[in-house]
Amino acid sequence: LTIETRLRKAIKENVFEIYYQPKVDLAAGKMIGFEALLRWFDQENQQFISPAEFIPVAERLGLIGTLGDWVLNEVCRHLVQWQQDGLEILPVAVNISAQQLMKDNLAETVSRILKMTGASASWLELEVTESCFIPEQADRIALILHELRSEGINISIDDFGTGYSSLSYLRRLPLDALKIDRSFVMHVPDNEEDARLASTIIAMAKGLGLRVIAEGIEDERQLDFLRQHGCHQGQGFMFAKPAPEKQVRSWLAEKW
Ligand code: G
Ligand code: G
Ligand code: NA
Ligand code: MN
Repeated sequence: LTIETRLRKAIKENVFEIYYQPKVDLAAGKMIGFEALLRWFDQENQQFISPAEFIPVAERLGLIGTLGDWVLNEVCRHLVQWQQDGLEILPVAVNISAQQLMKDNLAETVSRILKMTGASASWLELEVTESCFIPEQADRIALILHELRSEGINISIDDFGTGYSSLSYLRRLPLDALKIDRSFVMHVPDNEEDARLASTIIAMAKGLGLRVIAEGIEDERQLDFLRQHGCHQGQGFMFAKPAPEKQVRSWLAEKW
C-alpha cells in the first residue's frame, strides 16, 4: 500500500501516539518543559514513520487539520490529567505545520480545544518552523501569531537557521523564543565555522529579545559551549530522548 493509503487508514483508526522530550534550563540543569512529538507506528511495515515524512503527506491529502487537532487535543488532555493527578505542570510545545498556521482559524481552534479540555493557555506553546515565514504572507502571519499570543500562548520559531527569514521580518513577528536547528549544534565546538554560527545565532536571538533554545544536544562539550555563549535552554539525547506520556509522569514526579 502507498503511504497515502496507510496514512488515511492510520488517521481513521487513530493509531498515533504523542511522545514528549524534556526541555532543560542550561544554567540550572533543570527540566522546564517539553516538546510534543507525534509518533506513528506503521503496522504494515512494523516501524515508526517520521513526522518529517508523513506530515507533508497529510498536508497534501488535506488531512493536516484533523491530525493537528488530534495532537492539540491529546496534549491538552494529558496536561489536564497530570494536573488532576497532582503533578506540577510544565508547559508543552506543540509543532504547527505551515498549512495549519495559514488556515484562518488556528487561534479559534486552539481556544476551542483549550475550553473543551479545560487546559490552560499558559501550559501550551506553539512551534512554527522558519520555513513557514513566507515574505508575501508576513502581515497575515503576524496577525495570526498576535491572535494566539493574546490568548496567552507562547510562540517559538523552530529549526532556525534553515530558512530565509530576514532580521527585519523576524522583528515584526510576535515571538517568544527561537530554537537553533540541530544541524548548527551537531559539530560544535570542534568545527569553528559552526561554532561561530551558533554563537552568532544566540547573540542575534538575544538582540531580538528572544529566549534561545538549542536542539539536539548530545554531549557535555556541546552543552559547555552553548552555556558559555549564554544559550538559555536546550533539548537533546544528552538529557532525555522523547518518551511516552507515562514516562512524563515519572519525570514530573521526580521534579528534576
Ligand atoms: O520527532 P522527529 O525527529 O521524528 O520529528 C521530525 C520532524 O517532525 C520535526 O521537524 C518535528 O518538528 C516534526 N513534528 C513532530 N511532531 C509534529 C507534529 O505533531 N506536528 C507537526 N506539524 N510536526 C511535527
Ligand atoms: O524539527 P524538530 O526540532 O521539531 O525535530 C525534533 C526532532 O529531533 C525529534 O524528532 C527528536 O526525536 C529529534 N531529536 C531530539 N533530540 C535529539 C538529539 O539529541 N539528537 C538527534 N539526533 N535527534 C534529536
Ligand atoms: Na519542533
Ligand atoms: Mn526543530
